[in-house]
Formats: sequence, structure tokens, C-alpha cells
Amino acid sequence: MASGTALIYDEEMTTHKLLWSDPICDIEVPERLSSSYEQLRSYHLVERCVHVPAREGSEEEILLVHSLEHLEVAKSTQTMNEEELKRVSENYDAFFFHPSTYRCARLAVGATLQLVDAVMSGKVRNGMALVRPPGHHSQRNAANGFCLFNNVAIAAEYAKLKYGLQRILIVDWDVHHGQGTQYIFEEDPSVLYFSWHRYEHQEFWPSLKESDYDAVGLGKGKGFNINLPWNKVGMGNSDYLAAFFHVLLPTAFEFDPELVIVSSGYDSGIGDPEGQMNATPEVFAHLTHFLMQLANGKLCVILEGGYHLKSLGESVCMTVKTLLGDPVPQVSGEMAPCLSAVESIQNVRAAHKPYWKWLAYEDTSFLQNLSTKSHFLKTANSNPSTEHESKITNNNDTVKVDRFLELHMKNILFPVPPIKTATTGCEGSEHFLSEHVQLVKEMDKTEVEALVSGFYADLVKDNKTLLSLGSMFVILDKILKKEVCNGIATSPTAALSAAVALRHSVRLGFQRVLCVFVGDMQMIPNTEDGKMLIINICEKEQSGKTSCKHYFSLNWKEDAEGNDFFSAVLGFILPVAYSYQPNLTVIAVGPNRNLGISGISLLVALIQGLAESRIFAVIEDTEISLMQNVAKLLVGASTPAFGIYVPPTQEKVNRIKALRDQFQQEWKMLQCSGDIFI
Ligand code: X5A
Ligand code: ZN
Repeated sequence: MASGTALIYDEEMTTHKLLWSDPICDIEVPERLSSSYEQLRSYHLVERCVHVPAREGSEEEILLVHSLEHLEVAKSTQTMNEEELKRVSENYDAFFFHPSTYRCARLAVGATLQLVDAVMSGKVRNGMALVRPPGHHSQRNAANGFCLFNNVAIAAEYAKLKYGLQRILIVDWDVHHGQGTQYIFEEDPSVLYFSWHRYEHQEFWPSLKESDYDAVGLGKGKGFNINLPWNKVGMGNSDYLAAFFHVLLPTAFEFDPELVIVSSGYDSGIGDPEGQMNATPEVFAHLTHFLMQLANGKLCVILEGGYHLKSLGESVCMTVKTLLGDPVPQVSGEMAPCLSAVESIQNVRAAHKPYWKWLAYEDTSFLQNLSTKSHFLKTANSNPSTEHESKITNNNDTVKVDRFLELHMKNILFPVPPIKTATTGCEGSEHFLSEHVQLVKEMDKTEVEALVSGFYADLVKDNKTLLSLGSMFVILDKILKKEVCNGIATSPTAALSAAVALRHSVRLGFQRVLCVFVGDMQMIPNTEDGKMLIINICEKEQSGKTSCKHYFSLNWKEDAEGNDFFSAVLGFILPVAYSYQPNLTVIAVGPNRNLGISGISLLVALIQGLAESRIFAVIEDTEISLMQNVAKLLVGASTPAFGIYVPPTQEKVNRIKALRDQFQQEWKMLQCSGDIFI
């Protein structure tokens, strides 16, 4: 199984620079690369990565996407003087040539292909390439928007050719529309292209009709081009997460790519002069973490834009840290997408309904311009729906943002425990033991008795239960003290253990504990004080327990044909969980579980994005192979195998929708249609 994270950086790509004055192009500076790399160094991330050298992309490789004419023009600029360079540059929208541009652009292509090779050959699990010039605006026959060759598009064609790949996902989280990439793959169903971008009803560059949500692809490629236009500036963490839950991720799971490539622009982050958005660096850790669950973890991240140096550097670090498997930091800000974001999400869902099975049963319809084009309401947060992130909005003064980020990142970065997982072990635990795992000793019996006295003491009679509770207390304590990030234990009665774990965690001082119960779990603790939120996934409704604000009963029986649970996880569980913002997650699997190992693995993998990745898992001791699978996921030793994805049935979609309708006022990340505002 592949492990390790590649990092590609070559200082030579800093030699491409603007030689004359041009107020449009002057933000694309060499320091974007060097200062990002310095930032990686200062967080000691460089030494944790596998260094992979860049190389020049060959002419043949460039011609996979570009015309010979374009290549020849680019090549001819190497020997030009400044005046000639300026003249050629003027043939394009927002591009500048330097005598070293051609060489740098070939290195940018080659660096990208080196990363694809490292990932596809299994040398590393994933990686990032820091490149200049960027690529996603570049077209078959034209440079555009600071881009000469389309690095990511060439990489996708190369991967198809060299490794015979049939499905590649390109995620473009740069704040600009990668129209170049869209044009190149418009008719190609083997490349799914997703882009969100500042659009403002076509007022923002490149101001194209075809950047709107109704550009879904052409011919055989229909459905494989997904545009999510942002019609206001000021979009933040919750808007980006909502876009992932309600548009990108379910489509990506259904598509089931063999490789994921990110057009990774950080001009969608806070402080960027181009994007004017509000998303903070840690959101990129979450986006990265989600994409790591696809394609068996094969993820290549390629730098595109990003013009606020501090914001760019912090966001690059968040991405690389996450690729390395570090715990995911808590995302900040109120978790509620703004009305304009929800509108865009609803429109793109409606536009794609004919092409994706997971959307087929959703009752989506178009909702045009509910929020007006009014210039008085230009930023997302001034929208009446929510007032999210108000403190950091309008903070586009770059010095102010520098200061904000400095304080903000102090709260975000936390020490990584050298030992990630604590466990009691079990039969067959040699399958997941590693230097990242600590086996805990059981606690003294009388100590356990003292701890459970007060709650459930009458139920804890036999020795076996007492001992398992003892180890559980030790593990929870280690998680609280940040000696470990997560823990896993087996129990003769998972339901009892989970109930005790919840009460104990609250007593330890955890303010919000998210509990996900799978299977028959009879013990449901009182959730009234809001310190616990329980999602009970069971086959039959628990008698007398109906869903309420902090308790959900989700009836689900996994499809025999494959894993349809992704639709429930993305459409309900994650949105509720992200709205709640827990500081600990407890997952308990009891007897008669109604989900297969692949469904539970998916749940565990995705839920690791919450609570700074603090998870305690307790599993009925009869489930040895499940225990091993979950333990491997928590340790981060294995890339997930989530089985074959199948779309949910009409009945299941309706069930999720009913829950969503009932609870989206309280748990706002559930919102994905404008219905509730009408
Ligand atoms: C790669 C990238 C932006 C071009 C903006 C031109 N290009 N106004 O972010
Ligand atoms: Zn950009």
C-alpha cells in the first residue's frame, strides 16, 4: 500500500517574472513560490515529504493538449528582447512573457507529470507540486490569465495515455473559472471537471457565459463539466463545505475516479485581492481530506493562483499537512452557507439532475436570481439569510489580513502527537500495530467501579465489562490530554460502553460530543443539554425515540449490491455534524449492524475531518475484521477501500430529504435548496 507525500519545488520557476509595468499581471510574482516553500519549511513539513525533482515536460507531452502553433510561439520567446516580449504578450488576455517563461512553463508541466508518475507508480500516496506559471486558463492555442501551458490538463491526458486511466476527476478550487480546462475536456466523459469561481452574474473576469452552472459539457461529455458560480464575494468556509457536501462529493463518489488532480488556486482564500473571499486556511485541510477519500487516496495537488502571500502560504501548508495525514484542524466560523451560495448550489444540482443518479430522485428545480444583482448587497455575508464571518469580512486590507492570519493560525496549529492511536488491541491486532499505535493497559478494577458509580453502575456487573470500560477510560483520557489523536476499543457490550463513554467525556469537559451509533444500541443517554448529539443508524426505528434536535434516528439498510451509504453521509450526517462542530466524536458499532464494512469505513474516514480528528471508536468484540479495518483507518496506515458505489433508491432519497427539511433551520449546513426561504 502506497504511503508518503511527494513535494515538488524547483527554484528555477521563480525566474519567470514581469519585466514592465502592468497593473493586471503584477500580482503573479516569483515570491508566490519561494515564500510558500519557506512557509512549508518553517512548519517542518518539507522534511516530512518525499522530495521529487521537477523535469522539463517534453514537446510531445505539451502537444497532448496544445497546438504546434502555440508551442512554437512560446518557444520563440526565449530569445526575444523586452519590446518583442511585450508585443507577443499583448496578443493574449492577461499574460506576460519573460525570456525564461518557456523554460519555466516546461518545468511546470514536467513537475506536474513527475507528481502523476510518483503517485501512479505507488512511490508515494499523494503529493503537491508548487509550480509557475499556473495552467488552468491556458487553452489549446492560447495563453491566458497568467497561464501558458495547461499543466493539469496535460497531466490528465498523460495519465490516460500512460496508465490507461478511464476516469479522472479534476477539482478546480481556484477562485477563477478554469475555462481553459473546461474547453479541453468539454466533450470528454473520462475527465470530470469541477470548478467553483467568482462570477457575479458574469461581471467577474473572464466574464464568460460558459462559466455559468448551465454549461454541463457537450456531446458525450454532457454531465462531466460542473460549474458552480459564486454570485457574490465574501464566500467563506461554510459555503465551500456546502458545495462539497451537496454537489462535488456525491458526484465524485458516483463517478468513482481512478485519480484526482486538484487545480489548487488559493485566491479563493481570505485576503486575496482577486477573489475577495473569506475562506480561512484550515478549510483547505478539509477540502483536501475529503478528496483523499477518493481514488484510493491517489491525489495530485497542483498550484494555480493565490496572490496574498501570507494567506497563500498558510493554505499551502494546510494542504500539505493534510496530505501527510495530520489531524484536520477545526474549521472556524459559524457553519451556515449564505443564501447566494445555496442558490448557486441549487441551480447546479438542477442543471445536473439528468446526468447523475444520486440526483435523479432529488426534487430540484431552477431558482433564478432570488437574491438580486444589487450592488448594495455585494458581499455574501450582508445577505439576510445569515451573518456569518462578519468579523473578518470587508477585511481586504492586506496588512489587516496578515495580522488576522497570524492570530488565527496560532489557534489553528496544534502539536501532532507522535502516537496517533490508542487501542486495547484484539485478536489479530498485528494487522494495524505500528509505531503510531499505543496499546493501553487496563485500569484497576476498583478505580473503574468508582468511575461508573453514579451512572449505569447497576449494569456493570461482570468482570469482562469492567475491564473493557477501564481501558476505555484510559483511552478517552489520552485523547483529552492530546497524547493521542484517536482511540479504538472492543467491548462485550458496545451500547453500554458508548453510553458510559459519552457521560464520561462530558464529565471530562468535552462541550459537544458527536455520537454515531450503528446497529442495535439500546442505551440512549439523555441529550437534552446539547452536550451530545446522537445519530443512531439502525434498521428499525427505536421504540419511543423519534428524531429531535440532538437525537436522530436514521433508518438505513445498506444496499446488498454496494455502498449507497455515501448519499446519507454527505446528504445528512456530515452537514449535521459540521453544523454542530463537535470537539469529540464517538463511533459505536453494536450487534446486528445494518451497514457493511465499506459503509462504516467511509463514515469513519469522513468523520475524521471533525473535532480536530479526535475520535473514539468502540466496537462489539465479535467484530474482529471490522475492528481491524477501522483501526487501520484511524492509524492512517491504509488508503480506504470503500467498495462499489451504488446510487440510493427513491425511498432512501426521500427519507434523507424529509430529515433535511425538518432540521435545516437548526443545522444549517443541510441547506442545499432555496425552498425554505420562499
Ligand atoms: C491562475 C490565476 C488569474 C488571472 C486574472 C486575470 N489567474 N485578471 O489565478
Ligand atoms: Zn485564480
